[in-house]
Amino acid sequence: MDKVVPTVAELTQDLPRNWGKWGAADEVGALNYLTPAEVLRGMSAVRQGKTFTLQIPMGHPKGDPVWPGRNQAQRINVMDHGHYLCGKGPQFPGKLEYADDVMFMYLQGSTQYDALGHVWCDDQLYNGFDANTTIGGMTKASVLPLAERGVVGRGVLIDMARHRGKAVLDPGEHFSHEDLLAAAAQQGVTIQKHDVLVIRTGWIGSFYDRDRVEFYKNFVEPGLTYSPELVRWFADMEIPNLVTDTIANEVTIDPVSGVALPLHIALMRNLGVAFTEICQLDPLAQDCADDGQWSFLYVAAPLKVVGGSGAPVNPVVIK
Ligand code: UVW
Repeated sequence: MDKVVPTVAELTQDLPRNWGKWGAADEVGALNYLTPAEVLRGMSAVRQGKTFTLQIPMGHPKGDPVWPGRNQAQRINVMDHGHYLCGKGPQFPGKLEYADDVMFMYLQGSTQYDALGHVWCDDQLYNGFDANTTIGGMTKASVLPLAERGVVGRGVLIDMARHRGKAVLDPGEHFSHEDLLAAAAQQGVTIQKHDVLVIRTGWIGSFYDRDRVEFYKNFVEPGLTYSPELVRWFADMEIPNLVTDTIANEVTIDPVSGVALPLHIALMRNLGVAFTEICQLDPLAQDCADDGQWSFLYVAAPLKVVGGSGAPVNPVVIK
């Protein structure tokens, strides 16, 4: 007999929620943990002045990794020197010439922040907002409040691929919060309360060397896997932001329940944890392995897209 898959609401119903914790109107969730004191704690992790940016290129010649069904970003020149060569470029006093381009893309089609209302179940978004508020553009828990607030705090990188002695985790390979703690211990770093949790699997970096068909075949990403204990650990640690180098920040299908993307509900919708996805973490991870410094100042702000369910971002790490 086929296994009966519970709804994600049933799976997560007895677990902690932060709804109402920061008021009935709150739209930024666990980012509320990042107080001025947390900004200063992040700044105290800056020791060398090295900087890293975590966004993948938009419109890479080898393509961009996107969730199956989403199209890749398309950048189109609408003005360049060619227009001037054929006498069609706008003329200005002083003979200045210019280039222009437009981009058509999914807001989740590059490194991005998900709005807290990006996913829902039982007709309710984060903080209990009605799912009808998503219709025609999000009027509650969109990406705009996250963008207006910005994200600044202490970040810690956990390199799960390195911990398992691999360049990249396998499709569907999963790990728990206990695995994160074991990897942290091996790295000689402690995950502290209110840390921005950055997890490397090697998955996004591998996209550029992989055959497309192989990358998307039976698409199951590696990543964190759901358990009640893991959700309680995130709640107890008051993690404000989960950042990974995968498209969806978690193993695509929970191997125990069979539910798709349960952490989107348990962490993002229920606890208000901000999700940053599709990061390039390989250069940062190599540097951390070289110098032994796995904590840093993390700074990011998605674009201020009114009503957006997400928005691109280029996070900056300063060590
Ligand atoms: C989905 O919306 C399926 O995933 P993501 O959060 O990666 O955009």
